[in-house]
Amino acid sequence: MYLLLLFKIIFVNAITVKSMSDDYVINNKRFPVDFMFGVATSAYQIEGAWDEDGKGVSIWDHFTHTNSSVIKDKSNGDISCDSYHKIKDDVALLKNLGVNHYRFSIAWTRIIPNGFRGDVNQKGIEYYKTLIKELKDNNIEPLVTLYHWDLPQFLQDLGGFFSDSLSVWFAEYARVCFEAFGEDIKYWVTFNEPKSICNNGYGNGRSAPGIYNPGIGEYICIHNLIKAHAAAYHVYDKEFRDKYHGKVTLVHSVSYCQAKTNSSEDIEAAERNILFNLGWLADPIHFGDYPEVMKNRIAMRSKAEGFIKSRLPEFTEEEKALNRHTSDYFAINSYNSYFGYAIDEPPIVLPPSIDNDTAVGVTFEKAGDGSFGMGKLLLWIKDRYDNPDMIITENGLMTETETLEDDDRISVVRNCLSRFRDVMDEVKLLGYTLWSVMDNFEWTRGYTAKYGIYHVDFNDPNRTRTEKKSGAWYKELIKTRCLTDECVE
Ligand code: IFM
Repeated sequence: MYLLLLFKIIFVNAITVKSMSDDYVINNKRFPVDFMFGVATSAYQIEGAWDEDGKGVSIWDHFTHTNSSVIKDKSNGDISCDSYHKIKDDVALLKNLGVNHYRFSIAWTRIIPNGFRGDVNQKGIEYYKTLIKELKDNNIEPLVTLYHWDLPQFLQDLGGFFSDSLSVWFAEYARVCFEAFGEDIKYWVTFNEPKSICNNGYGNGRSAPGIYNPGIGEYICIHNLIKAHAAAYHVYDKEFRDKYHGKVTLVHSVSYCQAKTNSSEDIEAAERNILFNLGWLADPIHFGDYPEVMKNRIAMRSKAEGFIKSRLPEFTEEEKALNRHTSDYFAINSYNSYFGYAIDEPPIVLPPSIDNDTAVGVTFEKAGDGSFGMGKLLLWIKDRYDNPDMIITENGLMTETETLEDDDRISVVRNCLSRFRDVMDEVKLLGYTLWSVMDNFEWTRGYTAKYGIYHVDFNDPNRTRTEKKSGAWYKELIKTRCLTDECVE
């Protein structure tokens, strides 16, 4: 018995699975039994049924219908995976995978078609109630996002994220959702990836609603979004928390930036990059206000560019107090890591840009598959934000082929998970969510980009789903909780 144990310790500990980056060895410690493994989707990307049962028009309906040339294959989400009509099938698929949780989003336009209260669409409420019930009946925890990029077009016409009224609109919508679904939801997300909403939607204009206003638009958009998040958080806190005991936060998207060299200049530059990316959102919802380095640099450059005030809006003291401590867990979408290095101060040119405000050189050189910074990211978050509970709400790999033999996806996901496992004795990581359960509408890439562990046949009216090799691999991982052939406890 003793010999067997000794053999197991030596042998199992010596088992190594090489990752894509040559000298990294995959972690062979088992994930705890209560670690949550899940998959994610979002409403516009999978539901289809864009105008059914009273749904209103969202900015993505409008954008794809009026600007199809900006979508790589000129497609849209009108039908997409048709998940609106496939609750039973999709939940059966999740059940078969064995996931502990499912992250999906609610389409604001299904609940309040024009964005204002007083106009609640019962069919929309019923749809999500049915989905949530089906998940609960199958022991799958719903993790629900209120906003995954699909603003009612009606609200966009009133200014969208540029409007001071955003927080009023959003808090009302959130209240309707908390009221309707709160009893069954433990994990809420207000906004998914604010930086993508604002940089692409209101800065460089590449995504809906397509507003080009770089170096100004993103900052105003994020400013209003933070206030809207805080407003919804306080609605939950005051009216629902005692009854339902859920947790509310917003989802950050971030790639860890590691200093390219050990020089103090590169270290400072890499830190600044993370603060401009993650700190921009995370500092206000934890501490009340933007990072000092952002306030100082944007004010300095705005002045040199001839602006009367900083392009970065200011929070009042009252707003700072409302923003502070509005995150019950830290939700992270991360797909990559890169290296950062110091560069000269960029010239003062118009239009301004967030890149020039940040002033950090970045390179993917020698970055391997980009998983190398995942553990470091969690340690960075732990140090800055007082060791919060964390959930990886998205991670995965994009490919551009129809193949079911997606070994590259397995490799990248395994590497990332291993990096997370490496630091799990030091941080409070509660779960991991793979993007995505199935191929779906990937925004301006249309259906040309694949993230699914299930293939969807978009030429088949039935939208048949077929398990990929990564799906089988993920299923096995959830069962064994082990990234290697054998694991130590
Ligand atoms: O598909 C997107 C998702 O909507 C938000 N996070 C990144 C994913 C992959 O690009």
